[in-house]
Amino acid sequence: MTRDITILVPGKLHERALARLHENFRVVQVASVEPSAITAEIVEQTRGIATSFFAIDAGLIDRLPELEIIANFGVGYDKVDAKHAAMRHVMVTNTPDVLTEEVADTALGLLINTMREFPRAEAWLRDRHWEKEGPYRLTPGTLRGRKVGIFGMGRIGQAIARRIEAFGLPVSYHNRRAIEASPYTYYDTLEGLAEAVDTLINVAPSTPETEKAIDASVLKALGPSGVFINIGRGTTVDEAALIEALEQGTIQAAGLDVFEKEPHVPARLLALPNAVLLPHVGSASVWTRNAMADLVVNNLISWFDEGRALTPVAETRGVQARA
Ligand code: 8YV
Repeated sequence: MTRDITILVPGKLHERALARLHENFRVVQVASVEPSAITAEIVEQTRGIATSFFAIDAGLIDRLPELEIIANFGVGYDKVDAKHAAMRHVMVTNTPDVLTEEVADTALGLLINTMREFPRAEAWLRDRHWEKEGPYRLTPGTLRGRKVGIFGMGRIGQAIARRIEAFGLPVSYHNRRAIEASPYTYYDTLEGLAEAVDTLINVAPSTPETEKAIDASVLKALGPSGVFINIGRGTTVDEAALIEALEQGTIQAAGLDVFEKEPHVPARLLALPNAVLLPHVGSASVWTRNAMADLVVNNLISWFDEGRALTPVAETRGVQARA
């Protein structure tokens, strides 16, 4: 059933999300959200936005008087001005839960690869060094004896903690608040956590409070056997300080799935042998991305058919559907 409702799709969107949007709504795709791309027709008709990559800022929200809902493809919705949306009584939804286990799996894969150098060991084999020169080197890194700290003990943080526990390693965490009845040790500062552990996993969302939170002093506190894993957002890290720390041996190694200015990765980072780098693939399996796509579309259907969003973000939880 195609509803007489226009959904604006800025930039690219997951194929399945787009196909299901076309089955259910009138879809208008735009290559940019520059004021010049937003025609009078779009201004008059847009009641929903489905977005994956583009910033949905206050200016765009203000330009669309009929806008009721912004459905974000991804659990992190830092590109959407949700506070402004809430002020304008516009609902914002994200895609929690469906990607939790996948992202946690990726975090552990990245951690193991960083410690045991499996990507480099495989390159050793493929380049025939094993045959010609013998076994790959014994890795200085190991998970054995490590103490893990998690920055951001939300749903994904907890899924990572469960896996770390199964690996037989102690877990501590830092969050805005301690979690009631949590089995893990809470530190009320990030630096305090970094001092207490030697392996820091960042899952914290990108907010003004977390911007460059992992800085030179946190890395110094982590120490020379320190390992930093980032599966959250690149903006949470002072990337220049991290590169410096890896170059100088202030910390031992890093595994990064996210970067400050994606998809750009600084050449100095690419040159580092003690960094494992992934192109933001935390949730990037067909299975999980399909589930995320369905949740984006189901949020829009539920909003327009039943007046309720399935997964509203915290800022817009109180936003009611228009009568
Ligand atoms: C996706 C993510 O890469 O959910 C998130 O916050 O970062 C990832 O799952 C992203 O949403 C794709 O646009």
